[in-house]
Amino acid sequence: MTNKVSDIFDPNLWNEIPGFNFKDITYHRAKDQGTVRIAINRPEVRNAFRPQTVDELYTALEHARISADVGVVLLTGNGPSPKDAGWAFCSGGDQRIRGKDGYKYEGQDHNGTGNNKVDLARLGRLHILEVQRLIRFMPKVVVAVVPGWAVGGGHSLHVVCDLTLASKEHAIFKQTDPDVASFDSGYGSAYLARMVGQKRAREIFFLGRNYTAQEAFEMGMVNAVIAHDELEKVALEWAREMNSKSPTAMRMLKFGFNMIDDGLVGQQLFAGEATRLAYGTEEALEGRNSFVEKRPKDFTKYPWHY
Ligand code: S0N
Repeated sequence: MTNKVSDIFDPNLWNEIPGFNFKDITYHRAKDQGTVRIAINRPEVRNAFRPQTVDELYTALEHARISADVGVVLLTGNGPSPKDAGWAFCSGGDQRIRGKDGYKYEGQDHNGTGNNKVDLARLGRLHILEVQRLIRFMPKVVVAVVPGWAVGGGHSLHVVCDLTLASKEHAIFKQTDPDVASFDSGYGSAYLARMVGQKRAREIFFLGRNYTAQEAFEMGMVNAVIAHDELEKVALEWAREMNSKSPTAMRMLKFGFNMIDDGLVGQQLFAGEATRLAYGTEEALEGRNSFVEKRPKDFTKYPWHY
């Protein structure tokens, strides 16, 4: 029997994915479709991430990326907080363990002067950006399911996801990066501006105000505002619908949407998929076979399409 990891999580619809020993996240697979649910499980600190959390997010996302029967990832936060019943998607980097060169693993000192328990090579990390890139570059749809606060680096995580679904009653979007002098000048800000416009994005960062799900929807950074109790159910319905589509079409579309903002890396990802498609043609087989069979290549029967 699957444990109920969050108040709006229905254990009847999910199986825990075996083989992992996660402390900071939970990882489930939907019983009836190729959808996984990855949730930060630190509700007592509004699902702030520490290096361990980031490592685990990366591991689960990478597992989802290489699972050929998974098309959609729901990224969320468990809740509510046992302390005060507050809900959160994620409140960004855990500020209690920020050192001079990034965030510290448990057991490391926080001043950046050394440590005595953890491998010195694992200095303070800023690797949430690696998670952002994995979400951005994985050929699957990643949906931010926001049940409460999406703040700081947590706001940036929702920005980098393909879609965002938000709790009508509890979701609040907020950028505190300049308040705590820990800032995302990459996707979290520049790509946000693509989404909501330059003036709005600068307002979000420069003033750090709270925005409701409805306001975020009207700005264009949320796809749907959903009654809190229905949030995960509706997210699963959206996922089911997307999972029924052509996987090739979906990943070509994701990479096509990304390409204009992702420079040569964006082109590389799109081009990689084009190469994969080309490998399936007789024409590509002729190229390979002529080399392997040590004979002259003959492409004359393949048209120059117009
Ligand atoms: C989320 C907020 C607005 C919620 O307010 P609320 O509801 O009044 O609750 P609180 O009482 O404030 O919080 C409840 C408990 O949770 C703890 N807590 C909350 N957030 C954090 C946090 N981020 N780190 C550690 N603890 C947190 C509270 O302390 C409280 O604990 P108790 O009960 O013990 O008192 C509000 O909590 C808030 O504003 N939180 C801080 C948000 C914030 O500033 N986050 C950091 C922003 N910056 C980043 O995330 C870094 C960006 C980033 O990731 C990055 C980008 C580029 C390059 C590298 C990085 C990187 O740093 O990796």
